[in-house]
Amino acid sequence: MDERAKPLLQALRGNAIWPPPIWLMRQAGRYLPEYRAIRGKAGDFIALCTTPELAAEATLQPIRRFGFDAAILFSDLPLLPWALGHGLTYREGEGPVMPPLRDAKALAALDRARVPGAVAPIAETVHRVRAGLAAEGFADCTLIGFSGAPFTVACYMVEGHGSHDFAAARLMAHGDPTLFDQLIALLTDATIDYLSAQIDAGAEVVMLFDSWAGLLPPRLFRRYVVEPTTTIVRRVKQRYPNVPVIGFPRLAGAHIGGYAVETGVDAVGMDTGMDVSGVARIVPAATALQGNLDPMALVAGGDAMRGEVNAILGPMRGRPFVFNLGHGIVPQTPVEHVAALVELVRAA
Ligand code: 1CP
Repeated sequence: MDERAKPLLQALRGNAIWPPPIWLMRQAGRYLPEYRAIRGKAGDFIALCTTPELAAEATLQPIRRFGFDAAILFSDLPLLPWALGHGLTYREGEGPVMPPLRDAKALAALDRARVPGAVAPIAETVHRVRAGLAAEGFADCTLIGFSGAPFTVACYMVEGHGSHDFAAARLMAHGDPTLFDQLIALLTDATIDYLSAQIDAGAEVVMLFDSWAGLLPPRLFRRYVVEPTTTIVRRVKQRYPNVPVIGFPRLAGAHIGGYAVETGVDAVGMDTGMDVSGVARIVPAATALQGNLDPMALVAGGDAMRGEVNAILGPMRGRPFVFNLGHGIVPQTPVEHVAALVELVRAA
């Protein structure tokens, strides 16, 4: 099939194709028995992300099972700080843990020059996935590369671990803006390097996860979410004019309209709380929308899920749209509910 005919690429280029393409955030992961098997084999989560054979396998597993329209590189958001030389570990059953970055000395220890070498195994995974998709006959499946957006990556680095409010990171943004500006500037440059390495290796679309964007007040949202994202989109598009960029400013609420217009992203991801009709009114019609089924509706399945799916699909018909969740799939998700969801969307 002609590359331009891939459903995801069509939607991201502003075409209202129907039924819409579908993929799910965190579609590779612990809800899949075949993922748990290779996770056990790799031992350490960082080893899983940086062993191309295993990471490519994890990326392909959900495609084989469900035939999604996109594969997303199996990696993780803190691999960028790790590539910059920041410490990173994963505790069993938990998220990432890092040394909290709180001063200029810790910032000075980060080294952007390390990034291309450190991410070479991740780029190799991208290369293998593209080859695997072709070899296994998934001709219309698009490969998405990704990075955490600078603000969200900074949240984890400053805090040192996951949090619901990232108080230390927000305090630094208000209380030591010079240091926070420098961290965001470094992460902006490093993100461009990282995404470029993925695109050079075969990523056809890139996505910026700004999972904690909505924690900021308006002026800081502009400075630490909109401005770095605008820079990244501009520089990626200078180098790769045909590679669409998806931005996911989670929890951004009414800021999503300004984010869509100003950053120049090709698509915006809507989180679970967003009213899709309201978003459609404030985002330009040529910008694709992506989202936003509640991951818990997918766990529930049945009529509850069907009702939520229809409430999303109805208002999205006639728009460039990509069906997805409003946040990542959770480990307790029944595999058969995912298959049922794909059928529902395909029958739209
Ligand atoms: O135990 C395990 O096997 C690890 C679980 C796991 C997995 C499968 C983590 C730990 N990360 C991932 C993969 C992952 N993470 C992908 C792979 C591609 C996919 O299938 O979608 C992607 C795109 C991510 C991105 C990511 N990691 C985000 C952004 C999206 C989001 O969920 O908001 C964030 C915030 C992370 C950090 C992270 N990594 C892992 C966990 C449990 C967390 C959240 C930690 C926390 O906030 O407490």
